[in-house]
Amino acid sequence: MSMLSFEEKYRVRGGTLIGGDLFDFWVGPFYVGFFGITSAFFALLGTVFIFYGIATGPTWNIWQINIAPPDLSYGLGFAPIDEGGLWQLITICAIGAFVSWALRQAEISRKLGMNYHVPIAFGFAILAYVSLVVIRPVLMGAWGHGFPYGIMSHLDWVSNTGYQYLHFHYNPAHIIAVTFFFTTVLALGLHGGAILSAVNPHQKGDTVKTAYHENSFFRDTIMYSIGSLGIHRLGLFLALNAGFWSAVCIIISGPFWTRGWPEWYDWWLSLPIWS
Ligand code: UQ2
Repeated sequence: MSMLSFEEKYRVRGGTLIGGDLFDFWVGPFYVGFFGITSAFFALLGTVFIFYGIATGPTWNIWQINIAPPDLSYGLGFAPIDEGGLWQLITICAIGAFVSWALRQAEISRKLGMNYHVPIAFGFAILAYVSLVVIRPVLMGAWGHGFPYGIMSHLDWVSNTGYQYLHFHYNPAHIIAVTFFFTTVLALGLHGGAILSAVNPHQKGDTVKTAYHENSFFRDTIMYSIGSLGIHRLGLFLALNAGFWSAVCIIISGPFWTRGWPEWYDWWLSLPIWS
């Protein structure tokens, strides 16, 4: 079926969260909507701020470009534009664009009579970003705790923040997050492999295989198949948990635990049963 023939059928009026039918239209293949306007607005404005920061900065070297948050001394106040204020504006635009995009996904889901799994999933990714640049900085009392916008500079920030807690890999929530990331990769690798191996013929002329083949493959190899719906439930569960525990692991570092993460395990030695 050509794309445009079914798009016509599913392009229905209504389902908007705000503005009624004011922005309820399409431009080419794109649904606009109120949140399409706000998405474009924040994305473009944020990009302008980034290029202003680059143009007034010391380098055009893509690896060295850096837009830093304010000094810790500015606390939770606004900083001058060239002293981290630009980072604050870019952060506002980024969150405005991400949240607008999630709400646009929600409006499109409503139009199509679908549930909200996609915008909720994207919401977990937004949470992971917001935990770094808003939640943790606010809990620690300064925007300066946010990470800098730059390729090398944000890597340096991650490294320095990690060493601040002696060995960040001992952070229990970090361990859980990493485990979910790896398991997500395992599940998507298995699923992508399963689907393509069933669809792509061995030899020219072979027929496409069925869900029975996919089930049989996993029952033959590990005596268990989670099923074609189940693998997608598992995938979403794993991916959402990866984002969620990432947010938890950075929010607890500083606001709720200030020592080295290896020390956290001393709770085991402090159990009364040893005395
Ligand atoms: C499966 C199935 C699919 C799949 C995959 C499996 C027919 C096409 C990949 C196998 C997945 C299992 C057994 C779960 C593995 C558990 C973890 C935690 C990775 O059974 O059904 O549908 O794509």
